[in-house]
Amino acid sequence: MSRTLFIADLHLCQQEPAITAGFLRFLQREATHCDALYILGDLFESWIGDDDPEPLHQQVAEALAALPVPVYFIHGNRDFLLGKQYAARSHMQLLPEQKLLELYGQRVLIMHGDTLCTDDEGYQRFRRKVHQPWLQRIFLMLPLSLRQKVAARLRNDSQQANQHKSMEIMDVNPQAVEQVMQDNQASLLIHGHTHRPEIHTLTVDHQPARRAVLGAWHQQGSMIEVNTDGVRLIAFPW
Ligand code: LP5
Ligand code: MN
Repeated sequence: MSRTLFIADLHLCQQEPAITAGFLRFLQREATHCDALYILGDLFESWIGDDDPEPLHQQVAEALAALPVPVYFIHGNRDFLLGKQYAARSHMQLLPEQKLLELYGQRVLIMHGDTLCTDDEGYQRFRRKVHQPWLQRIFLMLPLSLRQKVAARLRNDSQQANQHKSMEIMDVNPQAVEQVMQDNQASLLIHGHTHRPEIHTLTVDHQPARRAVLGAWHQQGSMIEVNTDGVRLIAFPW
């Protein structure tokens, strides 16, 4: 087959059954015919623990586990608490927040994308807090109903905060992009998070490079395909 697929920012939730249905179709049709599928975060609208009995999670786990190709997962800023238990149930391999791949002769760096938004200092402070292992352990010990309340509160605070942030602040910082690509000697960076699908060309270390940004699934599906010819950003109706 010789192609590898990337998706991110599906934001699956009970309230959007059409997106879930579209994702299940994508798994059955498109994703069955590839070397590997990489999910680059925010698969779910929010994640408060693998013990959440939400039927949607079970349905998605079964569909992923049934896929005859390897599936890899990098956490997003909404589902950073997705853990080993759920990964095992859905046959996904958890990856670190950045991963360098060698694909068809290209060095490809993948990540969710939130760490590149270094101008958004409020978010980066928030991220450092909620990524502390001790805080996560305590949070996961709370009763589910309380965790749901905390998550709803955080989502609300985040929405309020975003209203006062400019589009530039919420996009990636060009220096951060260049630095991480240079450090990894990568000619292609693939990420999501910003919901601004595009393939950008840039120069890193005097060499031509590209940054491919995945779209969110709110209105339609979005995927990136890497194959022996290069990289393609594809939008499709779900
Ligand atoms: O996702 P989106 O587009 O709404 O906004 C993001 C950034 N916001 C977030 C917050 C998430 O939406 C919250 C998800 C919670 C789900 C799981 C709960 C688990 C809790 C675990 C506790 C251990 O990621 C937003 C960015 C935007 O992307 C663009 O990049 O700007 O960032 C913010 O809005 C952050 C604000 O600037 C600050 C928010 C104030 C909250 C203060 C709480 C302090 C710490 C509490 C610790 C429990
Ligand atoms: Mn995100």
